Amino acid sequence: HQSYTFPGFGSDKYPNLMLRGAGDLDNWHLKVYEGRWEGYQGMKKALKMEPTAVTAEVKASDIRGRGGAGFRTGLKWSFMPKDTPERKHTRYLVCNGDEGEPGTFKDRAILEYNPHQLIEGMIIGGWAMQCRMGFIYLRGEFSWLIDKLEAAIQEARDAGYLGRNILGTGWDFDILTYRGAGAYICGEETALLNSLEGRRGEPRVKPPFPASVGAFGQPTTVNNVETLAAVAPILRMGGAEYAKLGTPGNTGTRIYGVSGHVKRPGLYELPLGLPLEFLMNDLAGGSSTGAKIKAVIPGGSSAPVFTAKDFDCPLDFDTVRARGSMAGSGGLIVMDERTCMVQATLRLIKFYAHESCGQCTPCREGCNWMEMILHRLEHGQGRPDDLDLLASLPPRINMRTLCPLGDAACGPMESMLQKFRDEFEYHVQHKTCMPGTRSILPAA
Ligand code: L3W
Ligand code: SF4
Repeated sequence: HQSYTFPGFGSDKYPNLMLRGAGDLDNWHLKVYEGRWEGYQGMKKALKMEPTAVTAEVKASDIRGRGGAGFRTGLKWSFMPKDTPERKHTRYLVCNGDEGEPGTFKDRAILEYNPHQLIEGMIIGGWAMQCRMGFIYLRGEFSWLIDKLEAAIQEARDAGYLGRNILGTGWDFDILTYRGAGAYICGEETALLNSLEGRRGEPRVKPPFPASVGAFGQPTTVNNVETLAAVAPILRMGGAEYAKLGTPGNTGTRIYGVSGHVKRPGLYELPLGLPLEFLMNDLAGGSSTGAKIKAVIPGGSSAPVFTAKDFDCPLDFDTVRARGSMAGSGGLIVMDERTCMVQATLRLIKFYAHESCGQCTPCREGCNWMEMILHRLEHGQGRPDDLDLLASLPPRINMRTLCPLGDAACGPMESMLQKFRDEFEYHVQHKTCMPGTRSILPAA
């Protein structure tokens, strides 16, 4: 789990708000967080404010969710119902730490090296929405960090930051951790809530959104780890100041994970809106193989692929979308020109076919069909009409399912087929990879 690097990139120009101290095995302690990183100053400020004013501060920061959808966090918080004389709500805040998106490995760094920043963000969010309890839902494979995270939560309890009557406010709030059992779909917020309740991890129909009917039937906000960790610096520095980082409408910094054929794969925290090629070439060192970079998936495996003409794309939610892809969870998957795109597509689709929960026929059957066709293309058994058959599947899946997993499988597949059709055709005609490309994985 420590095979990725922290290049320590951070300066006045590009401040690190979240990766501070990452890589330092003692950084998780409360005394380090408070002594070195102005820890819990944001919380202390927030607890002196009206809860609605805290949400207003997060709105002023204009931060957008870092889990994938880029939904505005302040707006999401404001959806939580207020108490009325007729009805008092039990509200929950749930942190989505089920980081399972291929190419995405940022949340684990916060959880492992900076857990107090997440805890502080959750206390601030809990106060703003007047929640009774916070849950951190962790992907099951994060077993190596759970003890440290639990110890950090206990440190916060011992300091009076969690528990009853927090810092004399009369408000009670605590955080519980919960481990998933290895299903990607439990990163989808309603499947996560089912799993948290001890049910099968299957997405629910939305609406109702979790803000109305969430955990245990109560109003719930689900936020990604990185989003909640960003709330602490937002309160400390003020929403307006935070909004100066990045670009209007795409504010703040985010942690990009860069993997694949680059010299320095790792995590890089940068303001939104810097060009993809700056991150890939200047920071991550460019191609590690000497071969040119052919393609980059810019936002976790669910995003359509970019080719060289889009490497100048500013990495913000809106521009990446306008160019036909998704900034998603900030994971860049870099492929050099020798990568066989048929095999790369098969590898992606195998993942989605395996992880489909099976509730919706278009996703369950469609992902399996895509995998079957790609499998025969890759293994020299492609048929002349296979490419048209493959292209005919996404319109039958997109927007016809309960959750975004079906669409997430179609986006990269369609873009691979459109942009690298020559490689797919070569596989049909010659039963092998196009010259100059090679399969990078063992035959499955
Ligand atoms: C109340 C309304 N709440 C929207 C809330 C909603 C949710 C958030 C965004 O998908 C994407 C997906 C993956 N009243 C509301 C409302 N909300 N309208 O806003 O909702 P939505 O539906 O736009 O997105 P989502 O279901 O959260 C997430 C992509 O992320 N993705 C996935 C990454 C997975 C990980 C991981 O490792 N676990 O990061 C990557 O790009 O494809 O498009 O909270 O309740 N009217
Ligand atoms: Fe399950 Fe796929 Fe339907 Fe999502 S789209 S609910 S993963 S079958």
